[in-house]
Amino acid sequence: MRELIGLAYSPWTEKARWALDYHHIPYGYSEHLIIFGMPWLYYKMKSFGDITVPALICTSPDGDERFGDSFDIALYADRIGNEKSLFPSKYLDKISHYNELSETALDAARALVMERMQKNPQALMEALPSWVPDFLRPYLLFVAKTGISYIRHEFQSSKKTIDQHQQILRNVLLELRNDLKNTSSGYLLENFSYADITMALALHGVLPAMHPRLKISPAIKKSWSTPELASEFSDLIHWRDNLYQKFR
Ligand SMILES: N[C@@H](CCC(=O)N[C@@H](CS)C(=O)NCC(=O)O)C(=O)O
Repeated sequence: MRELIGLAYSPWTEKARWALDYHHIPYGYSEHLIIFGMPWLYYKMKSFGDITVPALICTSPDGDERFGDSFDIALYADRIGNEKSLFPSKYLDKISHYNELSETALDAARALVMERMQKNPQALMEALPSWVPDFLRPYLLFVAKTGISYIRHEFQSSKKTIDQHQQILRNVLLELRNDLKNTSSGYLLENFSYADITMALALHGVLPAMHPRLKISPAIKKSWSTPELASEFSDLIHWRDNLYQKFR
């Protein structure tokens, strides 16, 4: 049995789901609750400390396996899946490099998103768990704000300015554009691989993709969007949308 715990709007969760779905690996999905869901996550992962989502828990009579990072979940999916590999062994270092680049972009994007959400009551209301009734939401803005402060603190988002975060995101996109120019396949490597998945999700902080798996409400989508970068990098958005059409 497999259980994936994640955040439905989150690019990190989407990376893991894309790899699992690509290999047709069945799993149950549970939505994580920021802060309040941590005791459950610790319990499920049988570990304390720096645990983030997505997290995959695989239980079987032969022994349990637990993965607390999208990259490890994707490697696991590739290990047990039967589709063409997303991690050809000769490209493992390159794929790890692209994953780090994607993490750099998404870390910067997260700082931008938290800043925008904090100033947008509608986004704060949408960020509350789905079971909170509409009439209660305006009274619970402080809960959503606490969640934002918690994430900013956890990921040390305030160590850089907003302009610096935006520049970091932009630099990653320039590198992606340059690398794509130097390949003839249309993919970052010879064929479609996890390098494309992880870099496609780096664009989540520019303009989130449209896909039924990505449940992202309007004001939160707006918080994840950086219109200046979306127009500067429309070629990359187009590349990402093509990948979604072909492989998602
Ligand atoms: N390197 C990790 C990063 C995951 C990550 O940053 N997750 C954040 C999403 S905002 C998270 O779990 N935040 C909620 C929390 O820490 O409680 C991965 O790729 O899985």
